[in-house]
Amino acid sequence: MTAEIPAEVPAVDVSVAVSTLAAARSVTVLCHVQPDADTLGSGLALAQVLHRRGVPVRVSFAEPAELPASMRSLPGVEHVVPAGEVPAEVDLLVTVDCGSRGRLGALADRLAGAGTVLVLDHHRSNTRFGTVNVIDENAASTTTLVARILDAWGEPIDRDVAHCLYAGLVTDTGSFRWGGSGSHALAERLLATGIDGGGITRFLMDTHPFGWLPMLSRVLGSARLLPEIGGAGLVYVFVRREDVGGLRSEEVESVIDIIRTTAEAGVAAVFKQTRSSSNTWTVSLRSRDTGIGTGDGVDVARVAGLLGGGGHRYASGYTTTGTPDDLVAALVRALDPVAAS
Ligand SMILES: [Mn+2]
Repeated sequence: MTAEIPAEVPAVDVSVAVSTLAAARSVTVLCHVQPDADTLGSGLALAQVLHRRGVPVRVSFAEPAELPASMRSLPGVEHVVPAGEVPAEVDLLVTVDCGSRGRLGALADRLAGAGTVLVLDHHRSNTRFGTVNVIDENAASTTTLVARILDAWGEPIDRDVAHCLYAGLVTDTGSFRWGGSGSHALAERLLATGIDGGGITRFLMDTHPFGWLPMLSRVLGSARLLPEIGGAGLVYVFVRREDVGGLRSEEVESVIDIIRTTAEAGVAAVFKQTRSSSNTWTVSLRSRDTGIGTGDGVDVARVAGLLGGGGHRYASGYTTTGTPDDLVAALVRALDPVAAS
């Protein structure tokens, strides 16, 4: 180790997660609503290992009703059951990549009927709603935390488990754009099992139907830049239902990755109209440092927290209601209480 490499942050103790999982007679794993590859990859990796050990396991999420198309090739999907098939009372309930009980959607009521609730997560804003909470906010993904748990448990990471862990790692690090040196070391291990890393990434992150292009054209054309907000500049767009048409959530979720590249803005926001109510919006926030290694980006986990959501320092979200003007005004107030007063 050379002096330039910062001392490693002490790792969170995962032994309590291992003992909880090892003692379970049956396990229900819950992923967050609108599941991404990190929550599903974590859930399906755990499911495969538990199944291998002969422990009955099911994986579920509240919505949407169907598994997102880009996730259907993940190994272990046979363990996914519809939300309605999750009983009111379960033995061990494990939540993966959920920062708060609200992220479970309609399945949050299953927490009350669980013998034990094990919360596995890496969101800084995690509310520690379990009976056992193993939260590592320095982990690049929840699948990174799951990999550490499997190592401590002595459970081998085979090719199918590696596929799931890699899916969460590559998406949560933005194809290794962020995340520390540990994420590359884990990627190396997972790739060494023989998984097709390029194919997994392309299918999860770089594959969209043709209709994505005209949708982007409409949405990006409405982008607005408020250069003086929050001392950093705010860029935002609205994604309305009529913009989305029949496209998937994958296409909608991709918009923030374009918006956040705006040089003049330290904070980027995408306001997404929900399908259930035209007055309800889910909002994605991203922030960026002013330079390389400056570490001065706006803490958008705190901003989202002020608006009822949560997340990570540089990536967060919340759900809100109101007119488009209301939404922008509320975000501006949360970003810059001084400027707005
Ligand atoms: Mn995650």
